[in-house]
Amino acid sequence: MNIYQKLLQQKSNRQKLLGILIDPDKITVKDVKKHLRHILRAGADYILVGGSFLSSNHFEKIVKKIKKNSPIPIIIFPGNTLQISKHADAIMFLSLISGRNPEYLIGKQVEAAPLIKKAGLESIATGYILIENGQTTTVQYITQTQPIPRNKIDLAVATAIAGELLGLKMIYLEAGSGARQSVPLNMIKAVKNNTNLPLIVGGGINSKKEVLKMWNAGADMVVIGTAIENNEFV
Ligand code: 1GP
Repeated sequence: MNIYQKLLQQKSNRQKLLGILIDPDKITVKDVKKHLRHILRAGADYILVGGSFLSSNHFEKIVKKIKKNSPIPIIIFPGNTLQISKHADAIMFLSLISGRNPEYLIGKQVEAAPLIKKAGLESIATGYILIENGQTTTVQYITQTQPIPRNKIDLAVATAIAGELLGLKMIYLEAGSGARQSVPLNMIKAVKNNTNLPLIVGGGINSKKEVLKMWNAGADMVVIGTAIENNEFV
């Protein structure tokens, strides 16, 4: 069973999932083992690896070391076309469908496609939807795109439906790493009620209590990065 089939099975079993994001820019290869202990303690179902601004060149080494030291499946959550490794279990093939920048809708994908194929990686087409969080996020700055305003529920829903109709396999609602405000619960609920795809939510989530709220609102997987990095996830 590949990762996507497993995700679909978990969704149909109503199993709620926790994804923990490792940003290779924030840790060293030496830190991986220590970091994995926090991740295991938090109860991760999946490890995501990626960052929207890659200034380090140890991506491959980090993925390899995680794989060697943990049984948890690794999904690459790429911030750019350099973040591809055959040591991962799958990669989210992201399209920034909340934006109107062709580079992030199809340009980067054309660059990455042959490399993903060559690596033999399972690729999961994912509609990436950026939601305003009250401040400019790295994704917004790098991609030069506007997030969807937090109160425009209908726009988020229409964007997610468009992603589903285009044949994408998952929807990712993103408030941005370190977001001041996470994705609104009523937006998660509305997207859930109007689409059938696995729904991932991330950005600015710091506690189990918040994770629970997101799950109850309809998220199939909640992703935590910063709070685990800072060992502040409670
Ligand atoms: C995953 O970018 C997020 O969608 C991670 O966000 O670092 O705020 O947890 P945090």
